[in-house]
Amino acid sequence: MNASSYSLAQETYAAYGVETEAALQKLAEVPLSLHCWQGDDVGGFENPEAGLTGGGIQATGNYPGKARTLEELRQDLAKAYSLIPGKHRLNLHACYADFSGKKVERNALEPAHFQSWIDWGKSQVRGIDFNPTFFSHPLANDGWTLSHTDAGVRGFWIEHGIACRKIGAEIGRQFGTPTVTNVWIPDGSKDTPVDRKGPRERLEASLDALFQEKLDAGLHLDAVESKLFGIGSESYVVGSHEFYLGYATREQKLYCLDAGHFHPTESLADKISSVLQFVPEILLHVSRGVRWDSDHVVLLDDPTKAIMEELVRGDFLSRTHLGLDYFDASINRVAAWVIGSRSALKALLLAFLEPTAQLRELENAGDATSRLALLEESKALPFGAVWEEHLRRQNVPSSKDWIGEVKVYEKKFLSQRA
Ligand code: RNT
Ligand code: ZN
Repeated sequence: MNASSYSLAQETYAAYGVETEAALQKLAEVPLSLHCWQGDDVGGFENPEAGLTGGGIQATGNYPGKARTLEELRQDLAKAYSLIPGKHRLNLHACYADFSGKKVERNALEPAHFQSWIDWGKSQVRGIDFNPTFFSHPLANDGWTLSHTDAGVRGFWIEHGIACRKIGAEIGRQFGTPTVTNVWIPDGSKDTPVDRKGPRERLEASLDALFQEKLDAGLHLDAVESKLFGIGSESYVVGSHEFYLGYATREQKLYCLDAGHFHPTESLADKISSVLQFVPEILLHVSRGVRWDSDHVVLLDDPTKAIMEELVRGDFLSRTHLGLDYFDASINRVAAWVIGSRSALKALLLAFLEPTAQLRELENAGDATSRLALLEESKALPFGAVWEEHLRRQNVPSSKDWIGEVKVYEKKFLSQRA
């Protein structure tokens, strides 16, 4: 791909009324929040031997090279960022605290435990997002946290949530961009419960307590994430779509839509305009569901393209926080970050390159035939040349070259980790 392929593409798009330069400018401005947990299979470093336990989520595979320490995870993340065009964000979980030898319980976590991430992040990312960790912990092992029947257990997790909001706000202050702190809990049951109401009432009360303190929206934003089912919570999930949509609407919190958390035939893209009619902003966990699993590497597939099209067509990007959420331990983990990020960005570029104005005119004129024809024909426009130009301008390796860099990195570092 060379500069002249780009100029040809530019001309072709111009004939459809699309300015590739404007598309490239917009693309460079959109941050993705990269999920740190892809680098170590959601293990965290509180208890590295134990790794991910409970929570109804699982990273399968044993590809060599998983990060075993904070330093290794940061090194791997830096490698991934260097191969992804644009400047992005980092998404941290509370179980990635830096204790510097003095471990504290999760309800006693403080901003200081994340200061080394903030310091490191200053040269790498635009900002950091955060998540309390309601799994991989003895008080979560029975599958219940904020909706637990035991008030003591609920209290512990409420305190953890409060601690995490304070950490989020301090991170936001130091970066000058708000941290989105996302609450996701695993609570639910394997078999049909008799009482579906009680746990939801307790969850509502726990969330009210957790969110009691008002935080400056310039520093910190709260999000709540729903789910349809998990491993071991097949029959009932307390924090369902209806539950959190209601809660987020009433409290005017961000609602987190995870692409793997709905029935396989439901479209996440279709939910965006409805949800944003009633909540101020959304968080997206861009992911890929495959049968029971919701956590495969993001691809340039139809559901991902539909999400990005919707964000651009509806002018929703300024009210949307884009995060990735998947964990694949069966392939090179740095490559997993890069593939998912590049795919999400390609989908976004495609959306910016859509001849939307023309499509809208046809739609408004009631010409569904021409709308369908143009939608189909625009799929074959030379988008690849524009993407390559983006990679070139952002100083990252081309589509064909980046994997070679990952292989070198794997040989030099990942394969040395026993
Ligand atoms: C789980 C949720 C949640 C987690 C992360 C690790 O089903 O998607 O977002 O993946 O908190
Ligand atoms: Zn998620």
